[in-house]
Amino acid sequence: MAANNESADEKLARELQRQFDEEAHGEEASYRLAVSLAGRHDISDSDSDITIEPENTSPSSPDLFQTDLSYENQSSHNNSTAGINRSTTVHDISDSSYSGEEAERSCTASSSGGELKTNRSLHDISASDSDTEPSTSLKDQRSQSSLSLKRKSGAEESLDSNISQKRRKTDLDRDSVGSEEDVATQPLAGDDEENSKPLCKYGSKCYRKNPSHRAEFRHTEDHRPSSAEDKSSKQSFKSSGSHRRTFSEVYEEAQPVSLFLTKVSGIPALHNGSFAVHIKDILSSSMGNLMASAQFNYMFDIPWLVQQYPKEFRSKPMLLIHGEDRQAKSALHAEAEPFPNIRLCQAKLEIMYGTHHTKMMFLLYDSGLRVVIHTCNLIENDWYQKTQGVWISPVFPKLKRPPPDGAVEGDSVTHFKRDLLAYLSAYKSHLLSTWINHIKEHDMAAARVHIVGSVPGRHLGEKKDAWGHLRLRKLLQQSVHGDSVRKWPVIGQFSSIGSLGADKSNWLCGEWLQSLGACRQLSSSLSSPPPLHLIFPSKDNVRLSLEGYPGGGCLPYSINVAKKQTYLHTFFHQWKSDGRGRSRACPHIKTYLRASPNWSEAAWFLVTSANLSKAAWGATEKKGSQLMIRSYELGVLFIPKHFTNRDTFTMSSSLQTLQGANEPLLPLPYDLPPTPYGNNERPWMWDVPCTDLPDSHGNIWCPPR
Ligand code: JTA
Repeated sequence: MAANNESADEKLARELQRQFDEEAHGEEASYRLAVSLAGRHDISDSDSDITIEPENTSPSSPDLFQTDLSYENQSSHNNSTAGINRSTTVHDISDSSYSGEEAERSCTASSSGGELKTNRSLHDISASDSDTEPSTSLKDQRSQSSLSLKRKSGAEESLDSNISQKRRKTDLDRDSVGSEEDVATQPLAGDDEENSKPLCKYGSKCYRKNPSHRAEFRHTEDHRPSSAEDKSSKQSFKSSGSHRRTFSEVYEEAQPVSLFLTKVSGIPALHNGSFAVHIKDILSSSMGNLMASAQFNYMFDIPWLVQQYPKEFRSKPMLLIHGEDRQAKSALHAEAEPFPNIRLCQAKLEIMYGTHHTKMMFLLYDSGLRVVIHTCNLIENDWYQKTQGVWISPVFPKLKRPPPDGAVEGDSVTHFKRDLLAYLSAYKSHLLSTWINHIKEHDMAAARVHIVGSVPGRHLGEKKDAWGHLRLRKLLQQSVHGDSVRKWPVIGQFSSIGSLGADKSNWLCGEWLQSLGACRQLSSSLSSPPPLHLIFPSKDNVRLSLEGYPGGGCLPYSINVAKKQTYLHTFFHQWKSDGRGRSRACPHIKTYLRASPNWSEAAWFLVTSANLSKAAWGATEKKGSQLMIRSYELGVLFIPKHFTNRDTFTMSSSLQTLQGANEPLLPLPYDLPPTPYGNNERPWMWDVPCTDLPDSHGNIWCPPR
C-alpha cells in the first residue's frame, strides 16, 4: 500500500499496532486503554470519555490470555479478561453493552496519545445517552433482530441478527483502499429518488443495512461510488506493470475452468489482475448485451446492486430470488419499490431454521444466456476485502428451435442443464417459469461442471441422492477412480459452522465424510475414512486481516456451538493464501476438495454456498432412508476429466504457476498444504470479545448484542 495513500487515521492505527506489538513482546511499557464514547451525535467527547486503567498489567499479559484460555473464559466478558485487572468502570460499560441493549458503544482505547477504537459505532450512544426510551430506529432494529434470530438461530450459523452492522465498511476502510490512482467521484444515475428521502442522521457512519431503514432514509454512501467500485475492473485493478488488460482478456485466460476470486481492495494489483473479478466486470457490457437478469442471493442492497450494472442496463428486468419473510420481506419490497424493473421471488422455506443461501446470476443477453454461481452477498462489503469464489459460465447460445415440452436438449455430459432445471423446479414458483423457459431454450452443452445443490425437504426414494452430500456422494461414486485416490485427504473450507453433534462419528466423520470420501467401485463404507483437514480462520487470522475484527462478521461461529464440539477444532487449519495475495482477506468462499498426498493434484473440487452444517448438506433420518435439508445451497463441482485428459487436476495457488501453465490448472483459493493452528491458536468465534490485542485498524472487538 502506498504510504501517501495512507490516511492520518491509518498511520495512527499502524503506529498503535506497532506499539502494542512491542508491548506484547515484552517491551516494558505501561499503557492505558480508554473507552471513549466519542461520537458525532450530539455528545461532547469530554462528557463521554471513560478511562480504563489496567492495574498490574504486565506487557505480556495478552499472550498469557491466549495461552490458557478455555472457551468458557473467552466468553465471559465480565471477568477480567486478558489477565488485565480492569477497573469497575470498564466492566460496567462492557457489561451494559452486552445486556441486551443493542446499543453498540464506540470504545476508544488511547495509548500514548493515539486512539484505539472498537468495532462499535456511535449511533446508539446518542439514543442510550439521551433517553431511556430507545429511538424508533433502535426499536426497529431490535424487532428485526429478534425476528431474524427466530428465523435463523439454531441449525446453522448461530445467528446474530445484525449481520450487516458487522459487515459494514467504515470510512476509514474506504480511504485505505487502493494501490491505484484516485478516481474522480462522479454523480451516478439513479440518485434522483434517493434525494427525496430524509438523510439518515448517522450519515456515513450508519451501519444499518436493514432494508426498511435504508428505504426510509438516504445514505450518502449508498450512491457515492466507493473506492472498491471506482477501482473495479480495468480502471484500477490493473494486472501488473503497465499493461492494463480488459476483463475479457482476464476472462479468456481463466478458461476453461473459469473459476475466479473476487478482486480485493488493498492488495498488490498483481493479485487482482488474473483469475480475479469484480461484480462490475461480470455485469459489464463486454460480457454481453444484457436484456434481463436474475439474482439469487441471501443478502441484497438493492440500490447498490443496481449501481453495479452499467447505466444502459439498469432498467432491464431484474428478478431477485430471496428467502425473506414477514418484516424483512416487506423491507426488501420497500427497497425495490423505486425500481419498477425489479421483481421479487420469495423462496419457500418450510423447514425451521432454513435459509436461502444460493448465490447465482442469470444474465440473458441478445447473444445467449450466462450463468454465474458464486459465494458473494449482493452488498458492497462482500465485494470489498473478502476472499470469495465465482464460477462464470460461457455464453450459452440459443437453441435453433425450442425443444418440445418435457425434453431437455442441448445438455452437457455433466447434465448441467437438466440439473439446473431440477434445482429451479424445486422452488415451485411460477415467478421462475420465464427463467426456466429461457434455460430450456439455450444450448448448455459447453458447461463442464456439475451442479451440486441443496433444497429444503425430506428427500427419499429415488430423490434421496438428488441434493446435499448424498448428491455429491453419487457424483463422486460415478467419476472418481478410487484405486489411487482412496487414501487421499479431504479438505473442507467454509465460513460458518453449524451444530454437528457431540461426537465426530455423529455426522462429520460419519455420513458427511463418507460422502466427501466417496470413490468409484469400492463401497466407501468398507474402506477406512480418509484424512480430513478443515480450514477455518483463527482469531489471529481475523484480527490481522484487512478488515480487522469486523471481517469476522461474515464468520458466524458462536461460542455456544463451538464448546459443544471441541473435537471439530482438532481438524482446524489456518486461513492462508499467500499465493493469491489473500492471506488477509477473510474467506467467505466455501470449497471442498480431494487432494493428493503431495498436495499438487486434486481428484475433484467444489465451490459452493454450503457451509459446514447439517442444514446445508443434509442429515439422514429414519435409518438413512431420507435426507433432511433445511436450506437452499448451490455449487459447482469440477471433475478433471471434463477439463483435461487426466483423472486429476494439477492445482496451485501460485499465480506464477497458474499463468505459465499449458494445461488447465485448478486455481486454488488458498495455500496447500494447510497450516495447522499454533499451539495457542483458537478458531474465530464472533461472539467472543477480543479486547486483548488490537486489530489491523487498532480496534478491539466488543461483539454487538
Ligand atoms: C453472517 C452470513 C450467506 C450468509 C448467511 C450469515 C450470517 C451471519 C454472515 C452470510 N448467513 N448468519 O449466505 O452469505 O448469522 O446467518 O454471509
